[in-house]
Amino acid sequence: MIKGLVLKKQADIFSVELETRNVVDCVARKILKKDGIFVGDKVFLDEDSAICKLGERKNILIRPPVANINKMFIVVAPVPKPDLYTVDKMFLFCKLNNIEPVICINKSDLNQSFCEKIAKIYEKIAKVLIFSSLDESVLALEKEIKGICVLAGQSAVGKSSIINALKKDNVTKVDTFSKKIERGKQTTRTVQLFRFGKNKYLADTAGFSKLDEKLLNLKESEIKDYYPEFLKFAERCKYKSCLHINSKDCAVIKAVKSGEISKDRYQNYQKLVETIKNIKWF
Ligand SMILES: Nc1nc2c(ncn2[C@@H]2O[C@H](COP(=O)(O)OP(=O)(O)OP(=O)(O)O)[C@@H](O)[C@H]2O)c(=O)[nH]1
Ligand SMILES: [Mg+2]
Ligand SMILES: [Zn+2]
Repeated sequence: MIKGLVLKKQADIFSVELETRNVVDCVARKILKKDGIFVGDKVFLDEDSAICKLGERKNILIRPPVANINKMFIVVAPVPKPDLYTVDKMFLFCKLNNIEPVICINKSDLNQSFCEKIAKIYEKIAKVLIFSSLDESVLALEKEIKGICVLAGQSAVGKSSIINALKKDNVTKVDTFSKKIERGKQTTRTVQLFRFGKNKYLADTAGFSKLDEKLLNLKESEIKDYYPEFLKFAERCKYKSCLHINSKDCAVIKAVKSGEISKDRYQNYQKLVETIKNIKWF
């Protein structure tokens, strides 16, 4: 059997990169549900070049639909206005799924000081890159590509522009923010892996405005464990089970007040706990 990697999926056809680096278009054998094969999946082909078996999976993301993700580049920009609540949920999602989050602040040409302000919020807990897809600073992202990586973030932050800049070509479609609003949808509609070298792939994905809290599949009491900056303070909370919401003797709340923990991150944490508390699961 020949081994390959699914780069793209369009209708019932999968583009599969073989170890020879040739890319072939394949169908899947009926025993495999075609909805169960994702971009990023390792697959095996039979003598007719049809996918007959799936390889092992490290993880899987439903939105965007990609398997075996190593890193997620969470892209924000001065425009459109960042929704940090969603950024924090994506960050948490990465931690839950064994994906390394990298915060990428694009369009630094528009407002450098705004970008630096966002960077301050995240630099203690993740790698942060500031760049513009309009100049060479975008190469900082290319250096970080390792394994299967995805670009994620709101529509119009510049995900497709980043791919085009790195590929020095228009390999994926870009639209202005106003055009996107006019058409009422994101420009990028499909997922595709672009190759950047041996075992280096980057996927452009459709922008999304929200991440459904249900997808996190967490209880309200578990959320705090995925905020790495809380951990060293949490040891000093009076109660072991402290949720860091309203206890008087909460070391995390004290650290927020003293500026050791970002207020933005904390406020979005409160919002997430409250939202998850009110979810009706059935
Ligand atoms: N000033 C400036 N504009 C940028 C930069 N990067 C992208 N843009 C512009 O931002 C707009 C949106 O870019 P896209 O690349 O289509 O955004 P996207 O994130 O792929 O959007 P979706 O596919 O809808 O999710 C376009 O008008 C780009 O020209 C940048 O670094 N600086
Ligand atoms: Mg796009
Ligand atoms: Zn506490």
